[in-house]
Amino acid sequence: MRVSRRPFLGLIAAASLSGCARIATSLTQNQRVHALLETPERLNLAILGAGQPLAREYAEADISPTFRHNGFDPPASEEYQRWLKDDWRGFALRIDGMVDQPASFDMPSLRNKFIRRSQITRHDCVEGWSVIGKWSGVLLADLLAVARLKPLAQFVVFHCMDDDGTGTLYYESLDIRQAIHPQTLLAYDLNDRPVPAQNGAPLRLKVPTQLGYKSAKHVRRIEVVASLGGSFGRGGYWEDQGYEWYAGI
Ligand SMILES: Nc1nc2c(c(=O)[nH]1)N[C@H]1C(S)=C(S)[C@@H](COP(=O)(O)O)O[C@H]1N2
Ligand SMILES: [Mo]
Repeated sequence: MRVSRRPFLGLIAAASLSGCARIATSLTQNQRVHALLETPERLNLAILGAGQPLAREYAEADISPTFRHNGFDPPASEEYQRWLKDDWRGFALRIDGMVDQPASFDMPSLRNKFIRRSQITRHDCVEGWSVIGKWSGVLLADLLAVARLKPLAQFVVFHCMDDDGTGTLYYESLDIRQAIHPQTLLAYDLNDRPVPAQNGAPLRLKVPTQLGYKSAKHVRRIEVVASLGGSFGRGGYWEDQGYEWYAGI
């Protein structure tokens, strides 16, 4: 099967890895891109991402006048408050675990070195409300392509900075297939403005194909792992309280 599909693999890989191509070129590491395009594992990643059903996208006119917020309060730590006031100077997103290239990215590099992707999608909370917003940011697949998943990587865990008031931090997880879905976005803008603190500044996941609780706010670290369980409980804060890990809509 894989062999007979090969003629168009390259095209799809080239399209979905273009964000990576841009950052790699800016680092004058063309070799890395070529390696990505030529490695069967990377091509399979692109194919998995490209073949999935898409969430509906809306028009600008459909955007809700106010995007409500829900969940824990934004992080109260001095560090977070300082970053918020200081335009995120000193803040960096960490990506590590089962990747070949663990890395940290500050906000300017996420904004400037990766292709900006936008989507107008609906957010559905299990509590029974929905809002439509325009999200812009980095496609998670582009970030994972730069970090380069190791062969046994199976899940991506999102570590957040906010807690439930008792010190238990919010976290979430996706499997690799969901993580590289072409609409799974690490968003830095909401409706063309930096994501407000209440909606998850400076970076929040937007997974429009799944219920709201999968869209982790205030993401600080992305950890790629081989399995959930153990210290990852059932794969998310709400999952640990009994919600389903799979929240597809
Ligand atoms: N870090 C973090 N992410 C979170 C939550 C939270 O409390 N903390 N709440 C979740 C839930 S249940 C919903 S509905 C959405 C709410 O996103 P919003 O505040 O931007 O509307 O964020 C999700 N992600
Ligand atoms: Mo929610």
